[in-house]
Amino acid sequence: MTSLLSGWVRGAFGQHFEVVSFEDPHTAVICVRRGKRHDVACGDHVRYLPTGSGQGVIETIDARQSLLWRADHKRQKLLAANVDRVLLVSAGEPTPSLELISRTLISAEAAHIPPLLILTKSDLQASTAQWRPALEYFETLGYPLITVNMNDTQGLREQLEHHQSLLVGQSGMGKSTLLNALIPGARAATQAISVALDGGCHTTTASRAYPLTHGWLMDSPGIQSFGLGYLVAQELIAFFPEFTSLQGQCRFPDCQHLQEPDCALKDFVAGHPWRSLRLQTLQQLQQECMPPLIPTSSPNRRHQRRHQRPNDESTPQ
Ligand SMILES: Nc1nc2c(ncn2[C@@H]2O[C@H](COP(=O)(O)OP(=O)(O)OP(=O)(O)O)[C@@H](O)[C@H]2O)c(=O)[nH]1
Ligand SMILES: [Mg+2]
Ligand SMILES: [Zn+2]
Repeated sequence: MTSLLSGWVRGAFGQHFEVVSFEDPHTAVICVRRGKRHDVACGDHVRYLPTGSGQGVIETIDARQSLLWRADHKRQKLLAANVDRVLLVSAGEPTPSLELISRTLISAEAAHIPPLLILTKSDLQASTAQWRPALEYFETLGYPLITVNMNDTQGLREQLEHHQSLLVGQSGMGKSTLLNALIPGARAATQAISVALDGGCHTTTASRAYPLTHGWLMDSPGIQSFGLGYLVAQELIAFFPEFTSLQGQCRFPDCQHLQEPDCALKDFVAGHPWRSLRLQTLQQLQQECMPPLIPTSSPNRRHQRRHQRPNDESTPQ
């Protein structure tokens, strides 16, 4: 009887996973998940059963250090497992979305993964100058900001070793270009796996990790939406550092910060475009997120969030 092997998921291509053996790191096997469950993420440590000719079946998933995921009422998507840093990539073009930045930052914080803001395409001076103030606003909230472009990645390169980082962001922002600049062999590896899967996958739909001297860097498909339906509505404000100190200062204790009079948050954002957009995101998320399962009484909610875990059986995107 063939026994289970241990390995890690280096690539996730739809329902196929490229698993690298821990015993023999030069061996990669293309696996499917036992029972067609949608619960494997790129970066997972797994036990798998080789089935011959470079293929196998993932039988179990080890406990994770971290999991980044998104979910709306219809579907969920596991983005990356065992990442210890989120590199949130944006640029002046194509048109960046402040709301997607906020949502991605929240997902990283909910997963206890420190996020870094990466402003790339800095050679495109006009669009960069337009977009930079928005990112500098986030920087004032405590999120580090690193500026790069495809020909100057030094500031980011210094951050990578000894980390397991994920490149994430909207499509076309320059994630894969950064990956290729930082890890020159990455392009060849990406093409090789496309061929191995019979051309049935494209880099834009796959997540894959590439080795550093110590650690790895993972590329991921561009995101268009970022559902956070697993968070608790009443606790969302903890993810908005600029609003947290205003809690309890509205006239009504149960203020939703919508139409109520004497709302401390609405007073705070008046006349400030970035703050106003952030309040819009908070209001939007309040509509999407769950009511609390238990009363919110924690004095330090930012570090004591309660939220759901992914459901193994639900439909992925
Ligand atoms: N001028 C300039 N163009 C860049 C830079 N980085 C990337 N680009 C261009 O931006 C486009 C998109 O780059 P990608 O690296 O494919 O973007 P991506 O974020 O990986 O996109 P998805 O895979 O769709 O999520 C390409 O045409 C790149 O050549 C840069 O630093 N400067
Ligand atoms: Mg890409
Ligand atoms: Zn209010």
